[in-house]
Amino acid sequence: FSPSGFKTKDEFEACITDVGNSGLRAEDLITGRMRPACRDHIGKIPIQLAAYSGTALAFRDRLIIDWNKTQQRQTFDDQKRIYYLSLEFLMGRTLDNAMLNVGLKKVAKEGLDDLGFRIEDVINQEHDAALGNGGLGRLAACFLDSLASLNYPAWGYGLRYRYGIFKQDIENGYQVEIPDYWLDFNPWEFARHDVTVDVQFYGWVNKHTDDDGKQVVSWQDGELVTAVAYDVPIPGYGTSTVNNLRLWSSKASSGEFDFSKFNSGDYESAVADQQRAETISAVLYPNDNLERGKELRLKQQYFWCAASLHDIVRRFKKTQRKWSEFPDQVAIQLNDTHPTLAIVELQRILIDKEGLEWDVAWGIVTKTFGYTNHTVLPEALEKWSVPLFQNLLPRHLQIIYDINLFFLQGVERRFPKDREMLGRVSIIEESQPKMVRMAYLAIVGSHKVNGVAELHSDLIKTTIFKDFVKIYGPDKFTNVTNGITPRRWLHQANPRLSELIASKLGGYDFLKDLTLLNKLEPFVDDKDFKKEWAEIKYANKVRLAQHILKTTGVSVNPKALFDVQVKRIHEYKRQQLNIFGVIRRYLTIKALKPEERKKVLPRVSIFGGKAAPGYWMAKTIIHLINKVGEVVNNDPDVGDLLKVIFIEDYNVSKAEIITPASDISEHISTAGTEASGTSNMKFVLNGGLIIGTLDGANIEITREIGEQNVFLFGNLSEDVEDLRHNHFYGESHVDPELAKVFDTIKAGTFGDEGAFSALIAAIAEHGDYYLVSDDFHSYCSTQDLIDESYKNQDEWLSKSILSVARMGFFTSDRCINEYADSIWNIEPLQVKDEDEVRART
Ligand code: TH1
Repeated sequence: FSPSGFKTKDEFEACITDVGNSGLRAEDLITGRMRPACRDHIGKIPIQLAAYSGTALAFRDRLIIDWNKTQQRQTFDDQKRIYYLSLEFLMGRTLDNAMLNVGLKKVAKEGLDDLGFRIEDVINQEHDAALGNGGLGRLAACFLDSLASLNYPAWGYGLRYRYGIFKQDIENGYQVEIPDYWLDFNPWEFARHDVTVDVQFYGWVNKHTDDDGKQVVSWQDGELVTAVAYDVPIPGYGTSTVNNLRLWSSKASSGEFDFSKFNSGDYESAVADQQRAETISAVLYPNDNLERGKELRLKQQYFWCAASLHDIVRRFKKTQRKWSEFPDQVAIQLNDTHPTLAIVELQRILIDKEGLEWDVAWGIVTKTFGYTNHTVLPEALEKWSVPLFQNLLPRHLQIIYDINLFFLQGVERRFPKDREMLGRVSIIEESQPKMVRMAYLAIVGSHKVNGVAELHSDLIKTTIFKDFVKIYGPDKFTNVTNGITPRRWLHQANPRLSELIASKLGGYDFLKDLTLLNKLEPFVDDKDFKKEWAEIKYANKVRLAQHILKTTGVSVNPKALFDVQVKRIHEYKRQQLNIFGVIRRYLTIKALKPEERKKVLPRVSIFGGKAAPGYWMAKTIIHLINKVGEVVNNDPDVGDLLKVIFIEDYNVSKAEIITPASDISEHISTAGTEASGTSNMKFVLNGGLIIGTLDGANIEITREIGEQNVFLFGNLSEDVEDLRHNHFYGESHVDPELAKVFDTIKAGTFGDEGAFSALIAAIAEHGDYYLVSDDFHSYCSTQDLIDESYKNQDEWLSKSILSVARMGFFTSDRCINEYADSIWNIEPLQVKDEDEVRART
């Protein structure tokens, strides 16, 4: 192992200069003499960055070989591929994952040790690739890991945002957003200046009849923006498959940067054109579960869909197959409705460019696409105004109208008596202005539609897509319960737990077949095993406590119960319920006599997560959490009995520290609102128990691990509608315990009470849409039960071990195999060794 990863000294030195002229000489790193030399002269950080860069490049070199091999093999074999289209890929860091997947982390550790580096410090140098908001983006990242690990021929397509999700600072208790410029040094991407696509916007549609009397449609003028491909290798675990993630970056097309303007001195306009083009891939929209209908967002979507489709079609055409074989070669999965324009774009290519008949083309399109729905929240369902569409994508709007016409004609034939049905299912909403309903378009253009957990998949069939179930029959709608990759979320995040499990199971096969975890069940009464299990949890808590001390200055006792809620801040996820519960706990402690306080179980309430910059209520929740922390953490009556922590800038790499350290985590959305949730799976897989509502994947987790191992509370999804109705028309009634909490806030205990009045009013005056008050009592008594249960450590440990043993179902490998069998119809393809590939090509 050479940490430099370079063949020559010159090459390496060039890189060091790149990294920021640390003063480190190549021979110092190679011979290990740099330690004393550098400590004196330049301090720690630049050297560690250099070590990171050297290590990353060494592993990158290895990946490139397998990457090429995999791509050659997939091209040569020419079997069906899956293309996963997602506007978000929340990848986190790559080096650690690459080392584990290649199977050389130990070697790297020893090599770095010899040179005086701690591998953790080197890993920590890497910037997260944070091209996503939350669960939807992280799911895409877990899917890529599983697709490669299971040897499926798969490509991801996304956007290469110059700015990923913002970095969150907390100043005076408020969230402050800092731009995340992450591309300074990114060894994991390869610019492919040879792979570009020109994408058209605006313009007008020309329809005319050619000499043979055939109607020809062409989209003319407007402006062109060039998409440049950046490729990212995606290594599988324990296999030589390395798949490709292709991210598109926008730049002015060569025709666009107008040199004549430039030469004639019209610099401003020339530069403005260029900047407008580059703006398309400049920034990730920071909203989770919200669509605000901004033109630039639609531009991003079309830019990415058009470039990806062009790429896929180009690859298909090289095989010289007939168009009818397209769906035998290509499956495209739409990660939510964001890529729905790909449906329209493929239809456009087939009819306008390739000259296929409408029906033939449409048959190909619908066989190709599958659509995954991730949410039922009305504010997240995408709709685009028709005038906006007309201006930006005039030809696509025509095609959408035709798709809708043929679809509605079919509906009318089948349901001649139900005139209202037509208005309800129309892809065009007859509002002012008219709107294009993207979810309906995605359903009509796909052969399968799936939800992401059982309850959610049932809900979409009975609520938002009910009419479509009547039209297409129930078989078009299916469920694929989400999963997570155990490589990152167990092996990488919790190496000691992974090692302990491997020692009992006789190796690491469970990382590829997670159901093997059930072999842990017999150890549930094994004293030594339990002791080790507890020690590992404790060590993980110590590590998190250190992080908390370093980043917040607050010292927390690792022996306390760690109660964690980390996810995007959203009213439906109900961090407000949690913090109100914390305030109640605070009041309870304050009311106790000093000797009674000795019986209280110490608890650390840990929050983390970003609020969308424009989501004022979510920001208010963050503010309240921080203000409660300031008071509680400094109250001598409370001491260690309660601490309230807000961890700044929650992201994937922080999740890797937080998840293994939790005793209890909170998944407490209003029933029926969280489609699946995936952090619930991560926490249980790391031996944490959960408190949750009967929502999303919580329900299936409960079924798998047993009701006795989950702390469930709250109203059921089937009762939500009635409860909301009663709030609206009946008398508003706030739970008495919650009313005391509100009084405390209003008394100014946590600073200016005016700052939190909207949060209280939403519940006490405006109908309590998220049922915080309805669930408060049940929530608090379940929290009390948790305190009691935790006191019996032996039983708690048994619950923890049993839960982990029964989590096999929630691997994203199972999930990907289900998609492959029931939606994509694709087979794995083992990459054989190099010689064989060469001999056959
Ligand atoms: C999330 C869902 O909220 C979550 O329940 C689910 O586990 C996850 O997707 C993966 O399936 C969603 N994130 C977004 C983000 C946007 C729009 C809709 C959703 S749904 C931007």
